Amino acid sequence: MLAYIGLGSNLKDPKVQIERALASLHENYKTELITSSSFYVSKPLLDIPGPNYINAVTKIETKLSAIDLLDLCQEIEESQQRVREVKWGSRTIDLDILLYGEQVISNKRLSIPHPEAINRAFVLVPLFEIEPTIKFPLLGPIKGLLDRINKLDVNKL
Ligand code: ROI
Repeated sequence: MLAYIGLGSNLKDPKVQIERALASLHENYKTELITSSSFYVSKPLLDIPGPNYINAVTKIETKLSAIDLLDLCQEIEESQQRVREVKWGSRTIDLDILLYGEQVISNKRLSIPHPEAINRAFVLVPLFEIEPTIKFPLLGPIKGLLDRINKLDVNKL
């Protein structure tokens, strides 16, 4: 299955955190990294105080089910000592499954496509870089989604 994962970090050397998480995904024997976007810098969403974020998106080929992929992402977050003091707070690393093939999934643990992805330039801009013709299930081509949002606040590192 092809899947796309969004990565974000704004603590403890964000670039290193994202590189480490990408390496961990690749180390999983059921998962292979196909392409990763450039790294992008942005301010915390909603101007919540905190250091700037670095974000990237990676395309993977995986034999894991969606829920097993979520478990893997959460294991990686834990192994990098993610701290989550408050909702929307700073974090060492965040991995979100954006898309899992063309599947639509909605249960207690998972919502795919990721419901916030389509509103976030720090997700859509790097995804567009690596997959400019991708279509979101139910929502259509990424180009149309990108045109609705402000991209000014996301810059290549
Ligand atoms: N803001 C930016 N710029 N990048 C993120 O990855 C990010 N992640 C979050 C919140 C706190 C919503 N803000 C973010 O989870």
